[in-house]
Amino acid sequence: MGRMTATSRPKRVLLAAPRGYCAGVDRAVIAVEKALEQYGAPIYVRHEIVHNKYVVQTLEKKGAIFVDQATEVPPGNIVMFSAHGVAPSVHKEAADGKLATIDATCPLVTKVHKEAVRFAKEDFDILLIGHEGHEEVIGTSGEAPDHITLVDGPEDVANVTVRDESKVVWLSQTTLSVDETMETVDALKEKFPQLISPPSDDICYATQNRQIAIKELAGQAELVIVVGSKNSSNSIRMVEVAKQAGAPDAHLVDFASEIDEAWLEGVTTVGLSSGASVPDVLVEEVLEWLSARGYGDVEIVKTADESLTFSLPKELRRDLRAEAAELVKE
Ligand code: 0K2
Ligand code: SF4
Repeated sequence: MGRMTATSRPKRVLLAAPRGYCAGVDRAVIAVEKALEQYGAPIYVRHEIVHNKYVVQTLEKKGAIFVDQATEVPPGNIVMFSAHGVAPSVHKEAADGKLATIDATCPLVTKVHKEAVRFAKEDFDILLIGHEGHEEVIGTSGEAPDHITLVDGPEDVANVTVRDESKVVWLSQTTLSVDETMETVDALKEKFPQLISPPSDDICYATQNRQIAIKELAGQAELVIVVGSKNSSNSIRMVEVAKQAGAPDAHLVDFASEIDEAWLEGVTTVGLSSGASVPDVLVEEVLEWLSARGYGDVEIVKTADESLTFSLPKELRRDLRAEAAELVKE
């Protein structure tokens, strides 16, 4: 019997589990839908509720209006804050602008905000590992701007200075690469041996689980496709992690229509996953696209079970239209 060649092996897809929506995204997207149902359009949303093109377009069709700043919203309206969190100054802008607010910040982001506030109160220098300009980092930094220094990866460590080397703690954005963050922490510890670690993981369970699953399939796939938007930190990290874990080729796509047929050349096994802000309908479309090209055999690569859910923002239990109308009367 001759050995099987790459061409005679059946084409297949390794589908990562867990993938897609995390508990914080699910809560945030449902919160916008519920707000539209209960209060009617328009519901203003400051920043993309989650970093996903399809989600934003779908909610826009239902009456959500996305704005960059709360100051753009006309007084007497309802504004929602995105899953990535906001600085206290944004709450103030909304109050000054006579807006009723719904806060869809993920509770796991709020946890990092609280850590920042606590360490700042104790007068620690806080080294926040994260990507410059990312919405979550802007929000967390805004909790204690005088105490927080951003560290954007291992190569940034050389520039970091602190007031007192015996009172330094590191915190992080929730959606980073676990491995790269550990590299940054190691470099920081070398520079500041007394550096304290956060009381619990700041990189959230969903980010970690999606990276573990993609690592598992990356070594067996010649091509990895991650469904997610180009501004989604956790989705971008998954592409990087797949390449670091041995996938010869990996791409981020918003929609099946963005896949280039040329990527499939010589490919027997395609690895497929999606970021934490991606509805599974988009993954299903990619599966159909692949199936139409001979990749109909789908194997699930499961590395964890997820069951976490969060309750909806408590503001949804109030009559926010009436409250917003009262604000403009004052
Ligand atoms: O990964 P990102 O922080 O860029 O954000 P999304 O793609 O919207 O994913 C949800 C995470 C939101 C907060 O952690
Ligand atoms: Fe929350 Fe993590 Fe999801 Fe961000 S990725 S919304 S921190 S569960």
